[in-house]
Amino acid sequence: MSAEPLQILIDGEFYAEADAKISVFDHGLLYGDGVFEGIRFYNDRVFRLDEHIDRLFDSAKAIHLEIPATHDEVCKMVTDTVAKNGLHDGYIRLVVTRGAGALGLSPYQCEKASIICIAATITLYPEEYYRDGLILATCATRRPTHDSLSPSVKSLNYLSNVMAKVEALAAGAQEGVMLNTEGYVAECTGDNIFVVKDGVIYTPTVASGSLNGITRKAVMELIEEAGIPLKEVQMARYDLYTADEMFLTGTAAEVVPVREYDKRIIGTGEPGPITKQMLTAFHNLAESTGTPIY
Ligand code: PXG
Repeated sequence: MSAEPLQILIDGEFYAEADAKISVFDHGLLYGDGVFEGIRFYNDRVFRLDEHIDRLFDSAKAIHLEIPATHDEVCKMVTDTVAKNGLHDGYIRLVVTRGAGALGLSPYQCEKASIICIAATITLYPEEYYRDGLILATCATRRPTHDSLSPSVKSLNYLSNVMAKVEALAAGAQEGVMLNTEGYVAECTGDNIFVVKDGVIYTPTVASGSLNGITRKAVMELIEEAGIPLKEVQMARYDLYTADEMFLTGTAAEVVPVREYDKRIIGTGEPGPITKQMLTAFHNLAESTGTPIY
């Protein structure tokens, strides 16, 4: 939260944060019925805005939620909200809830979806996470499967991720590795996973239950540009334990090294050369590209 009260966009109107409220009958609150995106902006430019909005519309389509605006209108809501708050670097939370309706599960009782956009400064992870790397632990809570709630939908139903985070913290780790119901590695609670082994970079497939991360995709492009071989594969914990290097990617975390997982030291226990290369390459990309805000 910034010193100045933020101006929050709700359904086309700006409200001071103390007055930015939605109905207690909103199905987003009652049932977690809605979708969201977390987006970063750097140097007056929104990073990969189109891709985030495409993913938002795909999530909405998958849960049969009609967003009452076009792709371009939603993009403008995002840039307008940042501009209204006079921010230059920060984090955007874009939420589309099912809207207010009658008590009861049917989404068709809700008249119209609500679009909420919050732009704020971001509290960055402590510097030592990037310098020394994170400690991870395996979580008991599994990623949901395609036959329940598709893990590709960025829904307002993040309880399994929240529970997994609780388990990781209880284990004394900073982040948790979530497996799919078959026991293969999916991702962390809010970040994608990459490992390096014998000069090749590996990341779990989306079919394994990992989110089709925007940062993941950007890093995959950087890996290709760097001429490093990359494979999307099904991965077991063994592949992580025995990796030479490991790092996570996500909008909030960007690229962050991992030094220990389930008490196994990863590689030398210090961020490796490819991890450092990707960290620098990602910062350069994020600082120099994106949709202009002003
Ligand atoms: N996995 C999951 C389950 C996520 O929700 C990522 C990976 C990384 O994807 P991106 O596209 O950011 O590279 C996410 C990302 C928040 C918040 O508070 C956002 C995420 C995760 C946790 C918290 O906005 N999203």
